[in-house]
Formats: sequence, C-alpha cells, structure tokens
Amino acid sequence: MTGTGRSGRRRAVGAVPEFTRTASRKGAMKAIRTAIVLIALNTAMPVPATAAHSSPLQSIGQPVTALEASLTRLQNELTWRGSADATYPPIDEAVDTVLADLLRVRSERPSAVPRAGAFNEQLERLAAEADYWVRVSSDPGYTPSVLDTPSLMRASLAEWSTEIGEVLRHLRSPDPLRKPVRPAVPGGAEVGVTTPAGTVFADAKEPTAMNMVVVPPGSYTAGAMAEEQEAFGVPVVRRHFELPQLQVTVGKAIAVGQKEVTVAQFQQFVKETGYEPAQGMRTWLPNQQSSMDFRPELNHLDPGFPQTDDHPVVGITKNDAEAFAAWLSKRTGKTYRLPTEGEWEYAARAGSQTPFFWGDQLADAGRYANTYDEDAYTTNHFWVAGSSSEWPHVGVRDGFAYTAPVGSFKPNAFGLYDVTGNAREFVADTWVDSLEGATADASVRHGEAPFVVVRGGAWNYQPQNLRIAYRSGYLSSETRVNMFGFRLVREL
Ligand SMILES: [Ca+2]
Repeated sequence: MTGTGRSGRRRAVGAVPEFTRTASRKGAMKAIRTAIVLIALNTAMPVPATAAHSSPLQSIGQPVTALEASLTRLQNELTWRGSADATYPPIDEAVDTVLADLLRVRSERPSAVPRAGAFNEQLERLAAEADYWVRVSSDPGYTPSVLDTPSLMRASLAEWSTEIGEVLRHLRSPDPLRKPVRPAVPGGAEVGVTTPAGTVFADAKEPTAMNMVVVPPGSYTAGAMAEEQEAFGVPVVRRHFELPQLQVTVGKAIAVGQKEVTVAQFQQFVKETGYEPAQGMRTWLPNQQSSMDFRPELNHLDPGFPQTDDHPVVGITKNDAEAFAAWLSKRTGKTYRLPTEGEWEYAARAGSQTPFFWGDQLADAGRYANTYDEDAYTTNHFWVAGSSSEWPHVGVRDGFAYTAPVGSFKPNAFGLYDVTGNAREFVADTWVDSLEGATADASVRHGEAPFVVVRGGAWNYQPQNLRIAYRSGYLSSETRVNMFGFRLVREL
C-alpha cells in the first residue's frame, strides 16, 4: 500500500499496526535499551528489589527518579519551535530516553510504576509520531499541508505536554483498570450474523445500555466524485483525501451503535473504573477564529458549552474511546470496538451514493443533522481564520447551537442517528491522506504514524461538509476536540 505525500513523493504505508521507526539510530536505541535490561537483570535479579540500591546502576540514580527527570525534560521539549524540523529532533531524543528509563524501571523496580505498561504504549506512540516528523521534515521537499499548520502543530504539542504531565502526576499511582469489572445485567439479546437487518438490541438491561442496530453485509463506493467536490466547493488541498473512489465490501453483518456514545454512558465507565480521560481539549467556542486553541482546563464533563447526560460525549481521545470499548466488552462478554473507516462509511451511507445520506439537497440538512446552522451561527459567530470574515451561512436551521441530545434528528436508512452531524467520530484506522490503497474488505488500514482519522461532521460543521465522503486526519494520536466523539461497533 502506498500514500502520496504533499510534495509528490510516495511513501510506504505499513501493512501491520507496528509503526516504523527510522532505521539506524532507532536500532541503536533499541540495542541500548536491551543492554540496559540485560545489565539490570544480571545485577538486580539475584537480590530483592528493596536491595536495588546495591546495583551498580546506583551511580546514575534511582530508576524512578531518573524516569521523572527524563519525563520532565520531555515535557519541556514539547513546544513549537517555528518549524517541524526544529521542533521534533529534541523531542525524538527525549522520548527515547524516557522509554529507556521506563524499561529500566520495569526490569529493576516493576512495582514502582504500576501503570508502566499503559505509559509505555502511550510513549511508543509519541516516539512513532516524533520519528515521523523528523523523517518527513528533514526531506528538502517537505512543505506543511492543511493538516500541519503551525496552529495545529502547537495544539498537538499542547495535548502531548498535558499527557506527559499526567504521566508524571500518576507515575506511582495504582492502575485503576486493575479493578474487577462489574458484569452488566444481561440484556438477553440472542443475535448473530443471521439476525435480520434493522434489529435493535442491547447487551445490558440498564438505563445507560447502548442500543445496537444490526447492519447487513453489502458494498458501496467509497470516496467522492469530482462533480460532488466541485459542487460543494471542496478546497483543492483536501480533494485527494476523498480520492480515488473504490468499491468496498463489508462481508458480514455487524451491529453498529444506533447513536453516538453519550455523556452518561461514558461517565458510567469513568465512575466504575476510576479511568482518567484526557484533560484539556482543542475548542470551538463563541467568537473564536477557527484555530482550535487548546484549553487545558476543559474536559469531557465541561467541553466549554452546556451538555446534558444524553448529549454525545466529546473532548475525549481515541484511546479513551478504545478503553471504553474494552471495558464494555469485558462487562458484556461481547466484542465492542471502534468501527474501521470502511465500516463507518458503509454504515453512514446506508445504501446511498449521494453526497448526503438523505440525498443531494443541502437544504434538507436541518431535518437530518445538527450542524453549524443559523442557531449555531447566532450563538457562535465563527470567523474564518486570519480574516475579518464570518463563516457564511446557508439558511439551514436545526435548533441547536452546540451538541444536541443524541437521536434528535432523522436517522439514515439503516436506522443510525447523527452519522454526519452532532459529533465527529473516531475510527479504528490511522491516517492516510488519500483512498489510494484503502482496503476493499473494510478491514483496518494503518498509515505511517498513529495519527487519528475522524469521520462525519459535527455541530460546528458547515452543512456542505456533512457529505459522507468527507474525511480528515489529525496529526496526533492524543487529539481531543469539543466536536469529537464516537460510536461503537459490536461484532455478531
Ligand atoms: Ca446546530
């Protein structure tokens, strides 16, 4: 599989979920880390952990103290230096040091950092992202795209800086996800791949139970036609995201969340597990230029505007969504997960091949989706970034200035609500900037780095961007925005 870079170069896209680290220096770092573990094992293993001070490694300090110091250094490096090639090499170095220090802690003092496994997974993602930027920005042909403008890069660094702060804060804290999971009160649904399409069921008998809809197998054409892009004014710099069109088949029935995951559903997960979702988020707030500034004080319970329990949860990360799915799977004994990008588009189209799932008329948006309508305009007055122009309005009215309770509008032909409005939705894939090489069987596709893909529009989206083919990536795996939420798939 290949993707085409903005400067015209072709990049290999990994076929496996491992993110490629740049060859030589990374190999050396890995060798150093392995050597450290071997030294640690050889010296520390015969003595109890409490006697680790007798280790020769004492000369370079206690491992947890060293880890704290390297994490602090990493956090300080997570700042924009005017360009990617100035910003990322020191981050790349710093995160490798942290990973080496964490590995040493795991071998010498495994109980000292109870969440070491989760922290390692998170830091490996940052390492993969830093690697990507070092590699891409050192190419003389590199020019930033619409997805890596300075303001987006600054927000991504702010997200990571906050996350590293959280790692530091919880370095010695117990792992909340080690608590036993309380099983759901069984919903009694007997469903499988032969259950009739359109069947609605829940795997729990609880007020917060999530209704799932059986979606039949089938095929669709992914991506947009040139005529559609022309008609809806898709900026030239984004058109390749939706091209080339390809035929995709979802080979067997799946169940898809009837609605987006709500605040109440997510909050049940948080309360029962003690899970700590990401703190801070990028925002769209009244009178703000469309720059998505990171606001560290906000979180999923306060995304900067009023919500009730039945609104879609927003401001969470893809990792938070996956943690929720893992918890729900454990509670119910069924497999819940994020949809792949192919499954998402198939479910959202529900048999349609028109720009919108309801047809091709923008004027109908107010009946099917919560978008940046006249009500949102009156409250928010978004401005075009770097200009004195307000976003134009298109005469659609839906009654909601921010998010709406899930299911407030008409569903698509599969019986799914809000697929292109209310909150944008994370999918399982990682970002590739075109459909070239997309999977024809709707299986998950991985890009060069663990950057997120979001599909569907949101409450702050201009109605023309509710087109089903609309897709975009955010070049950070920790992205959270007060317009991003999710829905889940349940395997049958
Ligand atoms: Ca609205």
